[in-house]
Amino acid sequence: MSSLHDTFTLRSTLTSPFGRKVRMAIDVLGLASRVTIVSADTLDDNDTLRQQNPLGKLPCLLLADGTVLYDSTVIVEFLQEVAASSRLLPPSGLARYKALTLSTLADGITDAALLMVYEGRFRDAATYSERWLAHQRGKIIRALAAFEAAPPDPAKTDLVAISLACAFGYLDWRKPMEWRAAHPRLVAWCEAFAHHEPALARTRAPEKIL
Ligand SMILES: N[C@@H](CCC(=O)N[C@@H](CS)C(=O)NCC(=O)O)C(=O)O
Repeated sequence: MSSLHDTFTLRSTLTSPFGRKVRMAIDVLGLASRVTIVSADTLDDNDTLRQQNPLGKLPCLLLADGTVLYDSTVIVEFLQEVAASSRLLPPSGLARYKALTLSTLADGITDAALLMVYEGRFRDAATYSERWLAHQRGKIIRALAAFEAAPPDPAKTDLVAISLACAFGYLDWRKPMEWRAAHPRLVAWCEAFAHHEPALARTRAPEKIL
């Protein structure tokens, strides 16, 4: 375990939804003064990101001893231990694995949304695969239906709420599909959670970047 007094470097952009998940955790856990954010370009062959994480994905967390941690959930778990907290994820028991599963479901919304956006980034419009886009859209629709049937408590900030809020932030920003009309309980959850958790507004990317 890294020293409790270490400082850390987070490789992330300010627009990455998974980076925002970690930035929210840093804020909520009171670790902001110990983490420096260094931007990374996932499309740049020469960016050191690909040496730090061979998958070339962000976020990743660099420790003082040279250790590199990813992905976002692993980083949040580590930071929670650094902060000697169990606020974001129960330390053990079935409650922990239920929370991890729900946060994976929320992350799956973001993963599918990213793949839909990447379709537009990596292909010309003429070669978009409508079948592939529909496949990803189906994942988002089913995951949203599951959360709409049982929204989390909006007065609780934990890993599930953070992951879900970051998924909605990305859907609202990149708009791979409209989601609000069919999910009134989730829209209400978003408003209530934004009111409850100021870290959500604090981790929004600056207007000039968006
Ligand atoms: N499971 C990963 C997903 C990370 C991810 O997909 N990050 C995106 C940016 S938000 C990325 O690096 N994309 C570049 C790529 O896939 O090459 C996590 O939770 O950190």
